Amino acid sequence: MKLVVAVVQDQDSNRLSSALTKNNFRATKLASTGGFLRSGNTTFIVGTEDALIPQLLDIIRDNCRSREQMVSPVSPLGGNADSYIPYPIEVEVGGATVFVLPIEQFHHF
Ligand code: 2BA
Repeated sequence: MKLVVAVVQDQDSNRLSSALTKNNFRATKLASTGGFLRSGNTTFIVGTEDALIPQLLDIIRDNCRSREQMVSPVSPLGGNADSYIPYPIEVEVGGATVFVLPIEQFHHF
């Protein structure tokens, strides 16, 4: 059995949630915040059998899009200004960042 942790953009979370339910995957959605953009994203945790991992990854891939997002760097108050970029930069935020972990034990009481 595996635990899949998927960080996705908020805009994709309802569509992904519906697709997971439709395909009989049990999932938990957590409100999360990206460390770089410091804006909201959604983290799904899904426990499932090893054999279903390819299907689960397909569903995540099909329901999450990558997008360009503008970031305004914060000025370095009292810090080193040498590497400071004084204008917004564009970053591509991925469709989904996915971790697949082994599960040692699973209990459902
Ligand atoms: P954020 O940390 O807010 O990152 C948003 C996007 O900013 C990233 O998209 C990436 O394109 C860019 N980015 C992040 N760190 C950067 C840096 N040091 N320099 C330049 N650009 C940077 P994604 O890579 O698709 O990541 C989307 C979200 O997935 C991340 O939001 C974070 O919440 C999560 N994530 C990504 N990699 C992770 C990891 N190794 N561990 C835990 N969470 C991760």
